[in-house]
Amino acid sequence: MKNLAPAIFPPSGIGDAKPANQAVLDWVHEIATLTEPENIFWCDGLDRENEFLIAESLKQNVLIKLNQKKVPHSYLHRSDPNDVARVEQFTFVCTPTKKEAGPTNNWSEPGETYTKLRGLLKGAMGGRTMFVIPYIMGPPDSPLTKVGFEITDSKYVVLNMRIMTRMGEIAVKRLGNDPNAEWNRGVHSLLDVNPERRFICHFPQDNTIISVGSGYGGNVLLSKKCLALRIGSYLARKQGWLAEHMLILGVESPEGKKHYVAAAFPSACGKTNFAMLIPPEHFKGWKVTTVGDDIAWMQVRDGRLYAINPENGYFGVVPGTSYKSNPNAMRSIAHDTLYTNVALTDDGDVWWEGKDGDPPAHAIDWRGNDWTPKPKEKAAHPNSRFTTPMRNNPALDPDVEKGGGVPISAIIFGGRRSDTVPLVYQAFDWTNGVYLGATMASETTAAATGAVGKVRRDPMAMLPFCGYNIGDYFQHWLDIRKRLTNPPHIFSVNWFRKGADGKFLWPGFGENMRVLKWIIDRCEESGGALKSPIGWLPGPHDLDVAELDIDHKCVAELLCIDHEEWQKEIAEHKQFFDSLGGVLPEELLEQREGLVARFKQ
Ligand code: GTP
Ligand code: SPV
Ligand code: MN
Repeated sequence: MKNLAPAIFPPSGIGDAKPANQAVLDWVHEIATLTEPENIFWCDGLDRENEFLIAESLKQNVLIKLNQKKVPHSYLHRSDPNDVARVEQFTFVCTPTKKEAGPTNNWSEPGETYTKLRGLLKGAMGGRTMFVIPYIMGPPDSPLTKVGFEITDSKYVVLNMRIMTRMGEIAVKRLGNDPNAEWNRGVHSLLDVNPERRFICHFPQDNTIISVGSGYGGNVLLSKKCLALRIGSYLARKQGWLAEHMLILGVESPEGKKHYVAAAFPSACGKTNFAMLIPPEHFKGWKVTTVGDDIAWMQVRDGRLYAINPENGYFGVVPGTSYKSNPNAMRSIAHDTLYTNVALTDDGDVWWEGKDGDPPAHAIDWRGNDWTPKPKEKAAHPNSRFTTPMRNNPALDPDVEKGGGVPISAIIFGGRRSDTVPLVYQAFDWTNGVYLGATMASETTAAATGAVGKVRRDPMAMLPFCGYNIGDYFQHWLDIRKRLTNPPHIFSVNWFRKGADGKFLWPGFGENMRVLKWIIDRCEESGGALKSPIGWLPGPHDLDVAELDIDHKCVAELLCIDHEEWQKEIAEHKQFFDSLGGVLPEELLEQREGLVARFKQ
């Protein structure tokens, strides 16, 4: 086995933040006995430790130093070229029965899987350092907040987890000494970064995650997709809340009236961008603030849905990010940021496709090779990412730390669809909205390995992230309604519809404010709409397109419902439902029948 990085021995006072809880100590002992590391590094997440780990990472070429005048306190990491995205085909939900994992998850039997993984982990950290990362997901004073421990042999993981979570003492304190307290066990080892030995396995019943063979993003930052979504959704169902792949934003009118909305778009379909939206000139006085850009945990209180962002940072898509498309993201990543798989310019700056200005005449591409601008070869990987603390975001919502969360007025589901799905429409009610979410589809992106641009059903943007049977998940969504006296209104959006020329019909980004404004108007019962078979659509004058350079024909095309396309779409809803192995709420079948009937009216 390749020796990926030798053990590091920190000076005293660093790397010895050992918690007292016996259950954690026993587990760490068990994993250390199995993986045989040279030493154990108990992470505290403090500045001194971080500086030490950055210095070691630079020495071992895990990080590349950037020009500190151009991007202060920022570094570049190149992952293995075979390891640049989530791997859905190697992601498993290991419930006692296959049915619990459901038809949309890869399943493997827990006992056999533990045995296989133990085999792979045996001696895997020999000669190297094992890091133990204590962290919490959620604001410190939230009842939804969860404690996790991640064991890893990757410094890149430690450095990223420090940005993405609240790490160190805060978690140790929250866990306390109760050996029966609820906490997530995460084990990660790079092994030899071989796709043939790459498995991301979840054991929901044990609140345990084991990830091997990868060093990239969602595969290894176990707080994120693994805990906050897959294990999170399992716990959420059991405990009566929702764990969703959603951004959360605040939108405030010039009069000071504020709403919060949560929006589920699949990976690389616009959550970060929407969460950081800056309203165009025409909406002077309107303000959008970010609570979260990727994950929402939501609970019912006093008949309303309240959301928290469990994360502490953003792991965002880099390509396409510019001062034109997303100025708040550009400001956020101007300092104290880790870059993964972007290009390095000759003056030590970072570059990617879609960044402002001309491409550099020469750069080192994401693979570490010389690069000059020419078509086809990308300098940055399409799934290159930034990791940046949410504190860097100039538009951070003031209530982001509020443990009770923010009240949600609207839930939006959105996919990347070049046809069929209009720019925006509103579901008739909650159940109809659950149907809308359950049947949504999107073109696949570079966020996961495999084909890009293939339309697939991605219910609630949770296809890769639901930690249990998707039919039961739909039922959970329907059941939540029973506890809501003031349910959020549910909408669908599609920024990605294309015209006959193959170009996007809608300008997107900041201009999405126009759609958001209609959504807010509908929540306030002041916005006009026309009834269509699929839901409420804005009429010709309901969507504010004043001062927008767009052809009125494009607006009409964006809002049109092509009956032929929808017949095909509805047939695909049926196919999808039929593929779910009989676990599907009756109410959703009825919704489908209603949709078919409305098209016949
Ligand atoms: P994950 O982090 O993978 O969950 O993705 P995300 O949903 O946060 O996606 P993100 O906002 O990073 O956007 C992904 C890609 O979509 C980027 O290349 C954006 O430039 C592009 N994009 C985002 N919003 C819009 C939009 O309104 N219109 C168009 N045309 N593209 C957009
Ligand atoms: C996604 O793929 O939805 C992401 C990036 O947000 S990762 O953390 O790699 O899953
Ligand atoms: Mn995501």
